[in-house]
Parts: sequence; structure tokens; C-alpha cells
Amino acid sequence: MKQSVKITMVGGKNVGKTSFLHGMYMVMRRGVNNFFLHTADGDADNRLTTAWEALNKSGEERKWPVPTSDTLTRYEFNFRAGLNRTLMSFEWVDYRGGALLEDQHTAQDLIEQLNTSDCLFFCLDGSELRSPVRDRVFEVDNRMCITRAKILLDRLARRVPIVVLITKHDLCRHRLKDDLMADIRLLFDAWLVPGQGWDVLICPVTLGSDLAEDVQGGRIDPKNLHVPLIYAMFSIMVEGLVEQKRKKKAADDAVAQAHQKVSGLSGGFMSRMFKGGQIDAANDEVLRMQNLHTREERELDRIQRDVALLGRELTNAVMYCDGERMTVQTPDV
Ligand SMILES: Nc1nc2c(ncn2[C@@H]2O[C@H](COP(=O)(O)OP(=O)(O)OP(=O)(O)O)[C@@H](O)[C@H]2O)c(=O)[nH]1
Ligand SMILES: [Mg+2]
Repeated sequence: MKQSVKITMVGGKNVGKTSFLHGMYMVMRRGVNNFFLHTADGDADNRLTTAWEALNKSGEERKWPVPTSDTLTRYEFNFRAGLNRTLMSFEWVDYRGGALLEDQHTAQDLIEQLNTSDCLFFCLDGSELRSPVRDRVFEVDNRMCITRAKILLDRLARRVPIVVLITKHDLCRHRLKDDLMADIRLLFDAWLVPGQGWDVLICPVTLGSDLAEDVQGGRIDPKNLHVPLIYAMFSIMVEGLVEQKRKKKAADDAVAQAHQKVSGLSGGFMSRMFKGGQIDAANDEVLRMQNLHTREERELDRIQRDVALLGRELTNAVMYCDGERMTVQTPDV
């Protein structure tokens, strides 16, 4: 299974990408149900922590992130089960808002970036969903760069899981869930229809429900910030699980073949006399294959267990797998 992956976050300007990252880091740094997010880079940890402290002040003292001005900001994180066991290391790339709209040169950079990503976060500003989008689809689409993102993603060499992050959900929390979902379908139809092969999580997040009324004074009280990352890790590990099942099957076959070779060689007394060396070598091969088999079986077991643990965190998540609504079935672990 991949041990090191890349997650890229894109969206329009000012939609709340950096604030989400800061909040997600702080929530997961403390840990959610024994999953943790840490960075080995002390400076990055300092920057993220300081930014979070500034955001947690109230009134004029509250400082929201400054708009991301570089083309992109990168972080290296370790996603852990328990404090010591790293499940996956990943690079997080926060793209400057509006990069989706820009010239060919930036677009080429972005395509290369997306092509090497294992999961994509697309941010939709919840303020756009304050009222039904039906009569404003083209404006919202343009402002949020939705069609642009769809075109870029369609050009990619492979399908990767997508998180549609509804940031600032506090601004549209007054609307019924079904009505919001109808708007999402209208905007993101291309990723939600069967036959296109996209796996999608739709996830509303907010840094605080009171922020809708007062963005400087409202209480910082993050909701759902860990769910998108858990989904990303879950999806990437499910892919790893399929690969590991294939490896385990290959190891099963190799053990069976090695056994066959031994029994082919050790027919009667005469063949045991003349083929003693070959029989020993074949027996060694059986042992080697059995050891390999044990390793692959243990690894499969480990991934299955981790996938089940991650899946438990997604039981309420709105997920689509190639256009079909999906729920996680979690066996006991
Ligand atoms: N109501 C509300 N406002 C938020 C929330 N998160 C962020 N904001 C507001 O959105 C603004 C922009 O947030 P950023 O995180 O800087 O957005 P961004 O997408 O990184 O912006 P660029 O880097 O300029 O593309 C902040 O200054 C806040 O005013 C939220 O959860 N609720
Ligand atoms: Mg930013």
C-alpha cells in the first residue's frame, strides 16, 4: 500500500480553504477517536498553532488567515492511529484561490499537480447556498470555478476520490438538508452520475455555527472538520486493500505451486534417491513462499482492521461511489 500520498485543495478565492486547513489540523492534532494528525516540521506546527490562536480571539483581535498569495502552500503531515503508529504520510497542497481560473501556464502547473494527487478537495463557499441556486447556477458556477474544475479533472489520467467541501456551512444551515443536496446535485452533476467513475464525499464544515451572525465575535466551535480527511485516508486505504488482496492471492498461488513441485519430485523411492537435491530446494521454496504468504496475510489483516476503524467515523457521511449513494458497512474490529 502507498505509504506517502498527496492531497490537493482547490476552490475559488476567499471560500475558506486556509481556515479549514488550520481548523482541521488543530482538531486532528488533539485527536479524534484515536486518530491524529501531526507534522514533523516544527516551524509548520508553530505557524499553524499561532494562526489558530489568533483565530480563537474575539472581536478586533480575532485574525482570520491572510489571503493565500503564493501559488501554493505545502505541508507534510503524518496521519496516525494512536500516537505512535503512522498509517500514512501525506503532502497537503493549499492552492491559491482563483488559480483554477488563470492562464495556461498556471493551468499546466495545476494539471501536473492534480495528476500526482491521490485525493482532491474542492471547496464550495456555503454563503453561495444561503438561498436556492436554481436561478443563479451560472453565476455560482463561475464564481466558484466549478465547470473549470470539472474540465481539469476530466483530463486527468486517473480518477481520484473527491471531497466537495461546503465551507462556512453556518451561512446556509437554515436550509433543509434535502434542499441543499438538490443544489449540490445541480452544481456537481458531472461527479455524481453513474458511469463516470468518481468517488465523492459531500461534507459541510464550519468553524462555528455562530459565525453566520458575527464572524469576528461568534464562538469558534468547529464542526465536521475531521471527516473529510478520514474519508481521504479511508478511500486511499480501500484502494490499498484491493491491491493487498491481489498480493495475498498471488502468495496463495505461489504456495500451492511450490507444494505441487515437491509432490511432483518426490514420487517413489528411486526418485527420492536421485532427486534429493532438487527436493530439498523445492522444500526450501515452499518455506519461503509460506513466509511470504504469512507476511501478505498479516498486512491484509492490518489494512482491513484500519479500514474498518476509519469506516466507523464515516457512518453518517454522504458518499457516492460512481453515482450510487454509499454507506459504510463496518464489521466489528
Ligand atoms: N461564517 C464563516 N466564515 C468563515 C468561515 N471560515 C472562514 N470564513 C471567512 O472566510 C474568509 C476567507 O477565509 P480563508 O480561509 O482565508 O479563505 P481562502 O479560500 O483560503 O482564501 P484565499 O487564500 O484568498 O483563496 C475568512 O477571512 C473569514 O471571514 C466559517 O466557517 N464560517
Ligand atoms: Mg487561503
